[in-house]
Amino acid sequence: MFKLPDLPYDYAALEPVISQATMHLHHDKHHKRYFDVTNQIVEEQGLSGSLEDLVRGAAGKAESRKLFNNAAQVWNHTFFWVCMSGERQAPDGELAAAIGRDLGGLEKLKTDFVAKGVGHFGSGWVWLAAKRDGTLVIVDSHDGENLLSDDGVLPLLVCDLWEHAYYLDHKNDREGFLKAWFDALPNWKFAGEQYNAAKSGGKGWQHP
Ligand code: MN3
Repeated sequence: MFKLPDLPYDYAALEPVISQATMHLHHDKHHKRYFDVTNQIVEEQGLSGSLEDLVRGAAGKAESRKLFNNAAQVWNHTFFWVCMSGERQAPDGELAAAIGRDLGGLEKLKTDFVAKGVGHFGSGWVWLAAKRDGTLVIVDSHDGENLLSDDGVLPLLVCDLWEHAYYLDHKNDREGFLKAWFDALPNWKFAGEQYNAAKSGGKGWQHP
């Protein structure tokens, strides 16, 4: 059984970009619901293994769609919480160098990351990820889909594009949300650790 982890910071830590009201709804209701449904299916079907194994095992199988959607959303949200910090940061070290080399610098990364998120139709996620050779890419995914089934790439950061992530605070202004998010909230220290894992063939962050 998987247990909803506490946020790694206070519910108000991400204000004003994300209010504590949004964080309570998002973590205590949406995220918890994904845990509840996942655990119910795990129990009914007698499944075992890590959350990563469950998500990979269910990916692409029509009969496992409900398990995939919920288990992937459990993983995506716990990862999303870790990808943010109430302390404004900047990338450094090898990650900063790679951002300059592959993505044209931090401002260009922001422009392209925001554009990818704004251009995404409907619900989903926008990711900064690293290929195993260290090349950085910006990708989007639909609904609960994530990068777990692709061994060639490791996520460094993600932002939630579902309306529940920003509607209370930014209404329909997804672009405004993404710009404010990118300026204030990325946990670049964590992204740098993920980047080092990607380059060294490591697994990176695993769900607790
Ligand atoms: Mn969400």
